[in-house]
Amino acid sequence: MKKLKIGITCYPTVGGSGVIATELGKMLAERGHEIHFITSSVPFRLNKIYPTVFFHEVEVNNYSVFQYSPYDIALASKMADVIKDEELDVLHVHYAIPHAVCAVLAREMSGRDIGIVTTLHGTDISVLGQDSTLSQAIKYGIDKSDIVTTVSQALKEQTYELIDTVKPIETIYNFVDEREYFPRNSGNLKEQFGIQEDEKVLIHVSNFRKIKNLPHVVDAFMKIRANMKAKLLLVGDGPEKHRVMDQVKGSPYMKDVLFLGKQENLAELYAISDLKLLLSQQESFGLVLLEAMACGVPCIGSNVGGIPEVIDHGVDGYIVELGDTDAVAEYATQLLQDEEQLLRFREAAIRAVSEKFHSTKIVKQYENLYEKVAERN
Ligand code: GMT
Repeated sequence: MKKLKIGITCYPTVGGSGVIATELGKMLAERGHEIHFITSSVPFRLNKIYPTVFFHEVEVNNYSVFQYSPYDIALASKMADVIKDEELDVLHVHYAIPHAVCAVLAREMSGRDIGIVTTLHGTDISVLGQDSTLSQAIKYGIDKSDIVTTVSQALKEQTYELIDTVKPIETIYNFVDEREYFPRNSGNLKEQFGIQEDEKVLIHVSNFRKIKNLPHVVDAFMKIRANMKAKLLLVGDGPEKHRVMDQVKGSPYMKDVLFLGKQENLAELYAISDLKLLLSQQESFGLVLLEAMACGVPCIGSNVGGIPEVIDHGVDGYIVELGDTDAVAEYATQLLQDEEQLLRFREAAIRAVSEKFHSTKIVKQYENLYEKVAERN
């Protein structure tokens, strides 16, 4: 396969879209491509030196004449420079706005007919697509891209519902780096957290935004805890944290909920976890589900967005109606009390990641798209 020069733009800070963009860049570099990140800071997962990965910083200056900092213009201008200087073959942007719109502007500025691949991750469509001040710009970004992808079938359908576009859209699922997410021995970590050997461990990982529905996670856990000895690990931080802390404080099992804040080595936490809960109001895919499953942790998720495309109900986890915390508690209690079934679910979760979502397969799907758009240059 021809080695390509690929520009990647994403939000480089913590978040599923930034993780996918960065991991994709790293894996493409390992496959011999030259990768140019065009972002406002070094992507947080870019934690190792790769000879063929380059970082081009988008500097946004504040001038007193401007009421707002011109990030979008600075980004488009930087993209145009990199397209020309590095002779890029493809520009892959994550999010329709502002990134796809900036890419289109950059193509125009550079005078080079570079292929643009845009990946929609969710928030740009589900939240911003309903905002009439931005929907025209989202449509423009989608229509002017050469190839558009979504991270689930559900997001593809939602895009067609909310955005007036007939652009063909391909679904390419999220993936994880299997060298980082795999089942491992937990050593004495459980003991270090003060968790008894006979206690089951439930885990939730998110950015504690309202749509992650933390109150339902706590509510479901309290019902499970009433049936059996268990602990809940809440990993992450965000706007809903204090509300959740208040909810936990007033509950009978407050000592069984551990707030761990943001954590880097999630695979180690999954090694002591028996079940994951993701009960979001909206979720285009749920990368955190895949991370848990790769480590052998079955999941219970709400019946929204792409979650049912990730969890195979009754095989490697359960899908419940949004808000039905009784059903979560029932499924969880029954699964956690049946060691044989729990083991079957653990094995099925690992199998699903390696068969349906394996990184090699997913990265190849992106590579095929790049080849297609690069051919015309
Ligand atoms: O979930 C978030 O709040 C972060 C958000 C993002 O834009 O980084 O995640 C979105 O993209 C991920 C990667 O494709 C998906 O796995 C998440 O499901 C999606 N989040 C939502 O749809 C809410």
